[in-house]
Amino acid sequence: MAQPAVLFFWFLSQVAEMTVLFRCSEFQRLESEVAALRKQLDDLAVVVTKNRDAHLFPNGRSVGGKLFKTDGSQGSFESSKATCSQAGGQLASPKNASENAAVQQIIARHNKAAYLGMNDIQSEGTFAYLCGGEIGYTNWADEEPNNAGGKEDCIEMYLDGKWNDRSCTERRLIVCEF
Ligand SMILES: [Ca+2]
Ligand SMILES: [Ca+2]
Repeated sequence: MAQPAVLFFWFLSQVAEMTVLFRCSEFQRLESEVAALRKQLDDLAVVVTKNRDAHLFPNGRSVGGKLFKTDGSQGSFESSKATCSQAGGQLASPKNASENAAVQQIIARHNKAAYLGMNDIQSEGTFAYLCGGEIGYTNWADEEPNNAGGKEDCIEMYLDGKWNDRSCTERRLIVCEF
């Protein structure tokens, strides 16, 4: 007859084995659930991207994490800034060549120049972003910025994507970024 101690250790080993089996099956169940969720997320990402592209067609562009869009209206720098702010965004402020190209494509389609958010209203000659901070990326046209007449404190983007400092009171296509 087996000793009680032997029986006890045999019982413990059985419990340990069952625990391992249970953990394995639980792990496999979780793994398949994660795989199913991952597939659902991938499917959802495709739907979101399609919706975004459809929503942006033909008056917007998506680049990186930013969306640029116009409603086709025009305004001065101040009214453009207010329009974008009311929409929950801000006046387009491209920070690299890809973003600049996205804005350029929108204005080329509408055949109208647009104000950008950056300006040197606060400090002549030092262009800054709307939220502050001196600009990094620039795409000035030849001979610009020239502060012509001593009163060019805003930036307009030409149809070719180049920048010109310009008076803030012209009417330009309103392009916002979100
Ligand atoms: Ca200026
Ligand atoms: Ca100029």
